[in-house]
Amino acid sequence: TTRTLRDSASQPSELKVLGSTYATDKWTNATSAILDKTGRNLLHQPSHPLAILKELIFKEFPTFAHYDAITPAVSTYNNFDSLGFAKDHIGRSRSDTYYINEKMLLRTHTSAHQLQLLKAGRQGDRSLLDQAKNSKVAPMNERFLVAADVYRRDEIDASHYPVFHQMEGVCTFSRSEIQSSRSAASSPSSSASPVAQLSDTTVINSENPMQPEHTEEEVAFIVEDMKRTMNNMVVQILTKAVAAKKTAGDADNTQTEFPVRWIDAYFPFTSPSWEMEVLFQGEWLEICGCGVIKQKILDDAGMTDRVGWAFGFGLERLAMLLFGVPDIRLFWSSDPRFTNQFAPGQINTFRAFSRHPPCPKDVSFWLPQGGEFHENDLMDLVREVAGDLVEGVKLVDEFTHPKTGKSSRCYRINYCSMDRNVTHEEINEIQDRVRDQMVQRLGITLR
Ligand code: FA5
Ligand code: MG
Repeated sequence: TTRTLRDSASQPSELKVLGSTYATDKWTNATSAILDKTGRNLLHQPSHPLAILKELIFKEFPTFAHYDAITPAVSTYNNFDSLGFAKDHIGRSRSDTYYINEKMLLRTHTSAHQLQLLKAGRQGDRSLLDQAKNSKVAPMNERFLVAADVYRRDEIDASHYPVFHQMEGVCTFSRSEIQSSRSAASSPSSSASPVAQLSDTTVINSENPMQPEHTEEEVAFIVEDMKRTMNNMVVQILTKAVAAKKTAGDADNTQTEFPVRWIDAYFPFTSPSWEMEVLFQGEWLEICGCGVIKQKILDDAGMTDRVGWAFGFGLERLAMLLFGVPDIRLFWSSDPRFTNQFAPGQINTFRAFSRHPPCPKDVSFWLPQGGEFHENDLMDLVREVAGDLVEGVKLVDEFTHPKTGKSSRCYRINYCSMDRNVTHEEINEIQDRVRDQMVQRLGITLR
């Protein structure tokens, strides 16, 4: 039994997603708060940690087509049916998914674009192919990445949020390519990379079977390539993160090894399937799902001659590892104390700040004439009077009067509690005491 979220009387007859208008119906449950998120475009803000991570991953896959601007409004068909989701699959329910109407929804995963992009490649559909940032690199979409915002009616905690970001990876191989790499590997003179043995972590059992369309050799080749590719990517990225943490001298973040494990999983669109988990701060964190693409999808795309693998990474999970961001909600913060910590192409270790609103107060004064003024005396004084309510003290202005030769400075004292909201009244009182003490102890003249 699905509960209606809004009564039909209050529901608008149409709604807009990124400039396109859709009729609503009894399936509609996308709230305006969620629809507002479709315009935030975190992946397109070059100094946002999610965008930095996206670019890092794109760089690891130079031969793949890169997509990062596909609209989140997708058809129910693309999100579910094309991937073989059963008609009664729990993921389709209105309690799990944000519907625009019965036929359209906010994508719940980047896998929604698998069939569509494979097909576009086979059919040469420029309207989709040209959306790739590097459309010349893999013009047939035989290998591609899709980074995008995805939407789910999910629990909310430190690692879950109703909007998050995923990176889909799809890689296909021609069956004859696999055949010839096999015979190359079996020739004793060849140094070509050998076809993998299914490793003992890769137990393919009846719950997680290979597909009858595939040979054991094909599955071994695909799975080996997939796991190696994903491992390399994660190792590359975590190594960068560790280097950044070392530079930052971060004593709280000394983890230097990130063990990975593969857990048997089930997805309607891959078989066999796994989840990749990374050990982070003592906990196994699920960062992606992956597997051998269901042959039906490739067949539907007109790629009967090819086989392949796919993965879907949660970008927030990786970004939390990479940048040391402790809470998924921070990615949505427009607080400059968050956004100013990151720069394009750089991995900085996040420095925690209070989530309570800051209360900045400026103090302007003339330096003592003939006397000395040391900034650190001011710092100590502020710390003494205001204690931990002060987050920072910063010089914001400085000048010397051309006639009198007197020098003026203005400091901004940023008041902010770690655990509660502060009132202007209490801060004004503290600021008055700071100003008082400055006159008495530093010999300055307030302006
Ligand atoms: C999927 O979404 C599949 N489409 C992944 C896939 C792709 C499988 C291709 C096979 C082939 P899943 O629901 O497990 O699977 O999500 C994938 C990743 O997204 C998770 O491992 C996790 O890192 C991240 N994720 C899932 N839910 C949330 C959430 N609420 N908040 C943040 N990250 C999430
Ligand atoms: Mg999962």
